[in-house]
Amino acid sequence: MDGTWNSDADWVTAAISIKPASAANSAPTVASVSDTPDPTNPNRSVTFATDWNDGDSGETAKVKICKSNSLTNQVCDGGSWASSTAFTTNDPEYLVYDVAGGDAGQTRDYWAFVCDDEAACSAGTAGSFSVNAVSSVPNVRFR
Ligand SMILES: [Ca+2]
Ligand SMILES: [Ca+2]
Ligand SMILES: [Ca+2]
Repeated sequence: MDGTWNSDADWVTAAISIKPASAANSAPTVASVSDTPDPTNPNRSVTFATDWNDGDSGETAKVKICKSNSLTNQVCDGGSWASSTAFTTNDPEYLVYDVAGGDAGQTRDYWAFVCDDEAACSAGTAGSFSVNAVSSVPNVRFR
């Protein structure tokens, strides 16, 4: 700061830095993760719903839908299908992956991780989603 104390930004920065360094932090956990629709279609998307929990009140977190069961420094080692762009209190957190052409006819595995705003992360929770080889449009029946 330059001596003035009149901006909201100063207050926000001060409030964040007051958190005691000695406060114990519990790692978040993934309660459940689901994907819909399953199967999905080429040129469609799949939405992951991750129910996460954290024992610390007011905690925010990021959810990562990784392509492998491996996370280092909050980054999916094998890349990700989707991940939160910002820390959130959304619970469940919904993330969307737009199906790519190469996914057609494949079953894709994923592992959901959640990391809190103090860099503590959960273990991975596995799931998978399938993509139809060709887009199947629901049959509409006319009477
Ligand atoms: Ca926590
Ligand atoms: Ca929850
Ligand atoms: Ca699934």
